[in-house]
Amino acid sequence: MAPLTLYVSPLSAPCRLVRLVAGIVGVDLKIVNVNDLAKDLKTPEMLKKNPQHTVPTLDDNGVYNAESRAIAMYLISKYGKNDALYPKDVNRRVLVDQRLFFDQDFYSRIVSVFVTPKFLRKQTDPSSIVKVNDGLESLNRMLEGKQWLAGDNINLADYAVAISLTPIELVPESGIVPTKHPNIKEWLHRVESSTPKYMELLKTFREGVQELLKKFKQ
Ligand SMILES: N[C@@H](CCC(=O)N[C@@H](CS)C(=O)NCC(=O)O)C(=O)O
Repeated sequence: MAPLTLYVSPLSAPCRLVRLVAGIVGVDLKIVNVNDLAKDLKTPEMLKKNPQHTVPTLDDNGVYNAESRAIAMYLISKYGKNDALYPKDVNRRVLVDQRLFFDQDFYSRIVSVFVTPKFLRKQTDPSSIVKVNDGLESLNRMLEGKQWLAGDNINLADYAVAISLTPIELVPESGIVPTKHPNIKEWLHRVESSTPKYMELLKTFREGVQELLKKFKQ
């Protein structure tokens, strides 16, 4: 079987989630970096694979998939040696799904805070900052008295939400500080110290961001 092809953008948080899950599950990926997101994802060939023209896009030998969380669920369900990352039991899965849908919305809120000043050079709408802080308060409540976000072990929900938080580092001027919330701070520490691959990918992201910011300054 040919390796699975994953189309990515190097600094993209959703792409990082898929790469992390593939690494944990043990799936080899052929990584294709998409240079020009606005153009290269809109060719007829790519639109057939992903009509939404987004990365990550997966091509598993003709089975196409988009949306990072959906791709992660697919990889775990198809290639995982067990269901620890995404439980098969509906009574356990229900909370993981809830957190993943929370994450989908939360990440959109986060995008509107970091994309505007960094990439469009416009000021962030203050209401976007309020929405991210509201999401952080919800997250802090979800973690009250809990080690992990959705069950007794670290799983897809923890990785998805933790990765979604990382672009906030790009905009310290927003005043948003996830670790100001004690439950989030302790949980993030647990996620980071439990999974070397998570830290490896985070380090690459941070180095890439520094490079990009240098280019922007020049
Ligand atoms: N909900 C999607 C979001 C993906 C996304 O927004 N990807 C961005 C890069 S981080 C992208 O492909 N932008 C190009 C476009 O929308 O045309 C997911 O989780 O996969």
